[in-house]
Amino acid sequence: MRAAGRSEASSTLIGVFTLQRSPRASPRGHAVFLQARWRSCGLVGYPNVGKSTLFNAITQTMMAWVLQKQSAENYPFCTIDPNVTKVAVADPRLDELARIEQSEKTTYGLIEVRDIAGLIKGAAKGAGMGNAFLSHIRGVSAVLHVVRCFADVNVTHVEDQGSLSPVQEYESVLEELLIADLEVASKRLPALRRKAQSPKDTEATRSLPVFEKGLAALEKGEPVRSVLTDDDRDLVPDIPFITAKPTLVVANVDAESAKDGNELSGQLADYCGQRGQRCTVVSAKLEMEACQLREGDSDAFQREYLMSFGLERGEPALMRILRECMDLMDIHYYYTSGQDESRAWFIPKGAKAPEAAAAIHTDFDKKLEKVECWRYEDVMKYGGLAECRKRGRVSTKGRDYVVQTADILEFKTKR
Ligand SMILES: Nc1nc2c(ncn2[C@@H]2O[C@H](COP(=O)(O)OP(=O)(O)OP(=O)(O)O)[C@@H](O)[C@H]2O)c(=O)[nH]1
Ligand SMILES: [Mg+2]
Repeated sequence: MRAAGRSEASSTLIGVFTLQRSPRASPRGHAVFLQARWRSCGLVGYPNVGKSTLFNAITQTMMAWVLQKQSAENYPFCTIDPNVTKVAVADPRLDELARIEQSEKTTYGLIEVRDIAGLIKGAAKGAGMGNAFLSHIRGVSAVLHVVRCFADVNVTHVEDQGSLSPVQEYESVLEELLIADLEVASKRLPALRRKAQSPKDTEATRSLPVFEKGLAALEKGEPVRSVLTDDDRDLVPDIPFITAKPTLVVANVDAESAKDGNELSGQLADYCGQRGQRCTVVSAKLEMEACQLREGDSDAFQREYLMSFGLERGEPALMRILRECMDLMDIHYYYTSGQDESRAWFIPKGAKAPEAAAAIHTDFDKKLEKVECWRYEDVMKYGGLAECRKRGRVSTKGRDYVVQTADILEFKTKR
């Protein structure tokens, strides 16, 4: 059985799945359909730091990017509400694969982005959006913590404009999150400690040390993520602390500083670097302006504009940010490809073949027997899946196979 492509579509689970979800073909005869599974990133930070500007730039840039390749009728998703959007992750390798296999449709991986309202001091105690803010942030898998690194007297800063300090701003927001987490810890830990005393409750016994470790970090004023190991996360994948979420600090700078950052973003980067915290520079305003320069299908002006600010190849920084989000969430992708469709599937890094199969259909993992695997480089080198097969460049792997980034897979199930 084939996962996608020119298989006996109607006789396979995947075929049915694909057929049911197929959009109408576009006038260009090449439909796009973005996969329905996603993870979400939330934009968090003080008010007026550029979260919504970044959110809108991401939405519009990625939408324009998809529309450049496909027609609008095939892009029916996108904004669920004004503050939540699902964006396609640009993937030139998938485009190339679809071209070589002459696929009728290309399906990109999706990430959900949430624009969360600005947080103010006292949020953890219910001030401002308070609890609503916290419940929104609890619902995301990763956090983009936006920090203002642009000085603009026309845009009010929530603290004193004269003494714009990104480090202080970052710490103030973090403090609110730490307080919210301490509250969660004070509710959860006593019960967990009681349960862990019972030798029968192995789950509590296993997870207690991870919670205790988290609490110790919080009491020192440190985010839980700074102490958790991969093993801890495996033991308690849904640990309920906000500061346990993987986080990228985004220094939002003026257009002129988009390439190398400025003094303020430098301070923030040093601070983050000392703490092993990822930090990146973007100019939300520049990205937004550049996006508005597109003319129909052409992104020539946009690229030229971004290049004039020193951005390499004129690539919107947002593409990089989305890739960083994927990294943050520890996900990568494999492909399925055929005449019907070339498609990217997001899976956790380290996932084995059955888990990868389950991304397509939940039942699929149990029935999986083996998987045929093409290396992307081979497909490019020899000019397609069929050519690779002729040359013996397809390997058969078992259920234990750990899927590698950009593998092209064909799942075989038990009859
Ligand atoms: N000069 C300058 N202004 C910016 C930049 N990014 C955002 N702004 C402006 O800052 C103001 C606030 O931006 P928003 O994106 O609405 O801020 P926000 O973080 O969503 O604010 P809240 O929704 O209130 O929490 C807007 O007027 C933006 O145009 C930037 O890089 N440079
Ligand atoms: Mg906003």
